[in-house]
Amino acid sequence: MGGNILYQYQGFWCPKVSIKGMMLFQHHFKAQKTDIILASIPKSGTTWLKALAYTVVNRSHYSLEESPLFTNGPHGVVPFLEFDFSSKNQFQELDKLAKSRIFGTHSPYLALARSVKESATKIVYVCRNPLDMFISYWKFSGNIRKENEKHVSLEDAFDKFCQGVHGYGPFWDHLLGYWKASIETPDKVLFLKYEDMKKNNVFHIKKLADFLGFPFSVDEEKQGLIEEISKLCSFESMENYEATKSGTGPLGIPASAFLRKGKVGDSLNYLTPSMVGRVENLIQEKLQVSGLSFCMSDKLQNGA
Ligand code: PAP
Repeated sequence: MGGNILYQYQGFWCPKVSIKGMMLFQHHFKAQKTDIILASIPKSGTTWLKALAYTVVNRSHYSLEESPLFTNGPHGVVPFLEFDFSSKNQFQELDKLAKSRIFGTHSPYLALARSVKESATKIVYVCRNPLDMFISYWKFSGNIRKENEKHVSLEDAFDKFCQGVHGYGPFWDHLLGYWKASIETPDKVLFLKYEDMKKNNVFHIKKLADFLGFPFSVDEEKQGLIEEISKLCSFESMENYEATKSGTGPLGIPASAFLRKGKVGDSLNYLTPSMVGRVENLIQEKLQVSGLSFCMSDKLQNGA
């Protein structure tokens, strides 16, 4: 997609732009027990989760009115482990950061640096209905491509997606890696779904805060702080941040490209019923046994 070359690496398709960063992360990142890793396959709600987790964890350092999110944006305050560091030294420098460091990653669970899995580092994984995730990715790659780059057709991109050939795919292996880890070690890995977060955001912010060890006090709840955080990090608020309107995100990509529509079910405006059926079958085949499921076409249509 977007002329991006993919490498088959440790069983998944790693985009060329992040293969070096991925290896540096695996070899030189030293996780600390107070670290927080926000993991996802691209276009599943990473930007949103970064904003929420950063705000929850840092709420005693900054008032919501003065949030660094306004000027630096979620990708500025929570760097990606594969994109934002390009040398061993930069990883070593991270050791000097204060505790409760927060990082983002698109790495599959099996490819995480060993220290992340072996330490008490917390991992929050966000996933999304694969249909919406695919369309979000396809639209994004079309929007950020250079003028002289051709955009892959929807049909070709979709066919590859169903074969698992897309950034950090196959998506089913990505999902299953974190899903299994969340079942085996629920205190270490929290598994969230974009659609659930949309439906009941306040509940999920509370859950996130409890999981990360930054629970809300009774007073904070009474004052409506959770609702305020939900509003601060909503799509409608974030698209108006100065950082979104004029800033850049990872790899110098305009920050505005990371907020497109923020809706559940948008994929149904682009995919034919047979395409939807193909993904539904794939999900059944690959995920059913695990117990992991998604609201599919009929419910997506209603924004469920
Ligand atoms: P990334 O993996 O490249 O960082 P990521 O943030 O995971 O991207 O996904 C982008 C999607 O999240 C976009 O979805 P769409 O294309 O279907 O619109 C984007 O609009 C959506 N998104 C970004 N911020 C928010 C938010 N605050 N609330 C809800 N959705 C959001």
